[in-house]
Amino acid sequence: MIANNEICQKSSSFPTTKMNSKNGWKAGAVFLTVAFCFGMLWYLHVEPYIPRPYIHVHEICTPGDVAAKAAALISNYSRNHPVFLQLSDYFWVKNESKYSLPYGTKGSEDLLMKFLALTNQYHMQPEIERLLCRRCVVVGNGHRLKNSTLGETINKYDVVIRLNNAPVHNYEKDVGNKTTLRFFYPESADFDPQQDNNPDTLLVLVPFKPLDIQWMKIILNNEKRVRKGFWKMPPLIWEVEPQNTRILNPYYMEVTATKILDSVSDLSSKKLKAKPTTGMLAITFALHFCDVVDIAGFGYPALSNKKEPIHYYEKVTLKSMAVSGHNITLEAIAIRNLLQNRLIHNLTYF
Ligand SMILES: *[C@@H]1O[C@H](CO)[C@@H](O)[C@H](O)[C@H]1NC(C)=O
Ligand SMILES: *[C@@H]1O[C@H](CO)[C@@H](O)[C@H](O)[C@H]1NC(C)=O
Ligand SMILES: *[C@@H]1O[C@H](CO)[C@@H](O)[C@H](O)[C@H]1NC(C)=O
Ligand SMILES: *[C@@H]1O[C@H](CO)[C@@H](O)[C@H](O)[C@H]1NC(C)=O
Ligand SMILES: *[C@@H]1O[C@H](CO)[C@@H](O)[C@H](O)[C@H]1NC(C)=O
Ligand SMILES: CC(=O)N[C@H]1CO[C@H](CO)[C@@H](O)[C@@H]1O
Repeated sequence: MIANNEICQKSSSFPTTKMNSKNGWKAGAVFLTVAFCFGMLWYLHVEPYIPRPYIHVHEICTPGDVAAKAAALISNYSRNHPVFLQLSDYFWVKNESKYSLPYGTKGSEDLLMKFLALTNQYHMQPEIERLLCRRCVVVGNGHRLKNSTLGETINKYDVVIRLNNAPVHNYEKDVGNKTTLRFFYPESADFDPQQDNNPDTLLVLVPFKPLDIQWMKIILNNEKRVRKGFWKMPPLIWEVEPQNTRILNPYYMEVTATKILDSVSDLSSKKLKAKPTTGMLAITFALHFCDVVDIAGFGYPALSNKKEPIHYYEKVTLKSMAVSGHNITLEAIAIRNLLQNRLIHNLTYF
């Protein structure tokens, strides 16, 4: 249908003036094309001029493209920080961190040491690491993914980042079935690690509080469960292999809060006040790891729209975001800013 519309738009801009008998056949052809197009549009019930979702995969990957643009926009931009926390950062010499969780590791060093000794793996998938150019898509959980048929497009990226409990099973057509990284925290871990991921998916814990690291440690070690201190009950049974789990370097959370969000905020003295969402964090991470950063399924319904679900897989509405401690207005501005500066591109209309 999209292809049809494109043909139609091209044909109708075909010069139709200065017709003489010699190119009368051309005029006839144009007339027939236009008539055919309008007929098709009428037949298919498509509106010819409404804005349509943008479907496009970056086939071309230019190494360093995002890095150069990000360096111009983000002060002290650096790609030299390790993506995941590693034992060597805490074993002999403890890394000095300015902030405590979620923006740094201050005060969580001993817990981290115990956890990281357990997983013993701190690297990205080798086939991703060795790519000369990394095309990434961050798949948001937005309701606009419903019926988007973007699944095949999403699967084509080198790195597919999913968020929280976003299901894949039964939604393949709209969201694809490839998951390279899944960012989550305990309260958002109510997904089936086997069914909604691939065998090589890395489950990347985003620690908001020390208890989040402890929860992972308890699960992996099968220790006595802790039920207090969570704002929502996390799973008590969760089948994952320790070697498939990682902890995201809180550096990206700090950059999201102090650079990405702060630069568009009108509340100058409220640094680090609004906790970034996992989605915003994942975009920041991608800006530091990828050479192409596309996003899909980002954006919430209008604030006045109390009925529309916010996710493609559940009926939760905007009301639930009111108490979340996130500032989604601010994040929308930040994402628009990144789109306008062409650091990221949207697969779904934002
Ligand atoms: C950038 O890094 C320098 C040196 O580490 C530091 O003094 C400065 O405050 C940083 N600027 C920002 C905006 O983070
Ligand atoms: C730990 O310190 C090393 C050396 O200063 C640094 O390269 C690394 O980025 C730090 N790691 C984290 C997680 O901050
Ligand atoms: C998706 O498609 C189904 C079946 O055609 C339809 O019932 C539903 O309303 C659509 N949902 C959205 C959000 O477009
Ligand atoms: C995704 O689904 C297709 C078709 O069912 C299958 O061939 C492919 O192996 C799946 N990919 C992954 C990563 O699970
Ligand atoms: C969210 O950010 C916007 C834009 O900076 C600001 O005007 C608004 O007051 C913030 N809301 C909250 C609850 O902090
Ligand atoms: C093609 C398309 O729809 N692109 C949109 C992506 O988002 C930006 C920012 O909202 C829009 O300006 C583009 O039109």
